[in-house]
Amino acid sequence: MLKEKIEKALNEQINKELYSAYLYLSMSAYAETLGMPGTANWMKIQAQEELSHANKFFDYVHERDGKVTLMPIDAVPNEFGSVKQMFDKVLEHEQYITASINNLVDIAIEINDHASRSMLMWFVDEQVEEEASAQAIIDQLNMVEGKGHGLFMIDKELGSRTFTDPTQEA
Ligand code: OFO
Repeated sequence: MLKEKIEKALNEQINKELYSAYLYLSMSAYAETLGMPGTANWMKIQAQEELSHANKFFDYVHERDGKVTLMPIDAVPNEFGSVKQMFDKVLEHEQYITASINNLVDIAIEINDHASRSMLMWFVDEQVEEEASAQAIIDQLNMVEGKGHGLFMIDKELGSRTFTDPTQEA
């Protein structure tokens, strides 16, 4: 049985993961308006990943005989500036999510909830990957200064991303 404090925080995290999906879907739509189909693809797959994160928390709360309470999802921006500015926002958002996951770990430790702490370690590792992949794209965009042939090539590369549910990987 989940203690109330962590149940509430896990429900808030489900909301943050759904907000993340909504944010990246909005970035995907915005990338389409920029004529950047590869970036739009990358963002859309990122949105799918966020849904899988939300589902992992959703299932975990039920596994522990807790109650999932879905809350309203905040509105997301619809404009994100240049491609580089958009990926800066991706990294910033992922850093915010990392802090939120770390806070959940702190709560699990505080209330001696070893099962939640163990489950959350998956997310701690996932956030390292999430931040690293955004940073790697920012580094590439910095190299080409966000324009010309280089930008075209980066967009092409982002177009090759396919969805693999990270929660199902070994
Ligand atoms: Fe992007 O990691 Fe979940 O939110």
